[in-house]
Amino acid sequence: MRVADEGACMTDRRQFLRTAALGAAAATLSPLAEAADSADKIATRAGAARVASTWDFGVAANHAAWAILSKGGHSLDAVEAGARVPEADIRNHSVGLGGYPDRYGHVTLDASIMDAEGNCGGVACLEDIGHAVSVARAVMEKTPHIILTGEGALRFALANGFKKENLLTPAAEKAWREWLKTSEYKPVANIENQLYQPGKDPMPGSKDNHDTIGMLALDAQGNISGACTTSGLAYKMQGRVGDSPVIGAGLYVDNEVGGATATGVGEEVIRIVGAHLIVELMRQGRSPQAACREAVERIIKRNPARAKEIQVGFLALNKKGEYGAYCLQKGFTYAVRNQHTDTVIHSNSIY
Ligand code: SD4
Repeated sequence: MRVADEGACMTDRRQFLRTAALGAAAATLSPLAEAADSADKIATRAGAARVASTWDFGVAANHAAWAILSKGGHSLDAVEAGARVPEADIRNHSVGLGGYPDRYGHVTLDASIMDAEGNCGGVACLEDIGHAVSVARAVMEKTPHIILTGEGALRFALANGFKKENLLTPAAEKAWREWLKTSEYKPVANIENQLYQPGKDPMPGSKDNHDTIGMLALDAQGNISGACTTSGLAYKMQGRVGDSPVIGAGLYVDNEVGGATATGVGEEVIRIVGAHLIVELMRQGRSPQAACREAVERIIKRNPARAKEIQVGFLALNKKGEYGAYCLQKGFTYAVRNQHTDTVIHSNSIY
């Protein structure tokens, strides 16, 4: 794995396009793909499959997703499998098991998932079930609804075979008890994100309190899906719901255009309906990075003083397989995996 900057992302993109062009003669296209336009043709080649995830811990998630994508699997299965990795990682204090609790010591999870057909599902304030993304998928596939919350989400999960577990690990409880001494509730910007090192706690101490994983995958059939899962802001108010389970805010996919996802202070993302905004900007012709930048600028325009103090990062992937990101503060990274690369990229930032 290597760490690159946005320039490397462009290089990879050029390399990808070159490889796609060279491989065109050899590629086997389905009858459906032959009828598609040229952008779709790029996306239908097996080599076009790719996955992008927020933050450096997205590397491990991408590996799980890639195991599915590289065999021609569906992007929906890929993002679910990928998102389950940090959900199960007790060293990750912002997603799933081991996540920091709310101010009363309850770990409550928010998650969403969306596929290429526009199907979507989410859970908010879910307790005692670590794989919130899989419950979100079950909401999408087994109910006529989009979001289930709190007790109702738990009841639904248990009725669908999910097992209860205590999500508050000793390390998270220790950090929470430490926090209780001051009880200062001030969501801080994650400006100095640590690089993920397998076997080491990716977030030593308890400062980093907002690191949602948002994942976007394009499969060999040209279908995009996305997932987003988090324990939300550490020591949040009871019942607080962030952007991650809100379709259009923390996650949005339109298979004609692409997908986008968000990390950071969810209130600001909801205010601008960030992920949907980015997809619509891409529809108008912006590159993923330019669309993410415009969404970040929208946050600044709403409240310039607040924007200086918080972190929000956006990640987008378009139908052609191009990806890009933008954030408010330095320090947001994202992980990309495809046939040619397995890398972490430092996002450009406004500040
Ligand atoms: C939230 N957006 O609950 C989430 C938190 C987050 O990186 O992104 N952490 O507001």
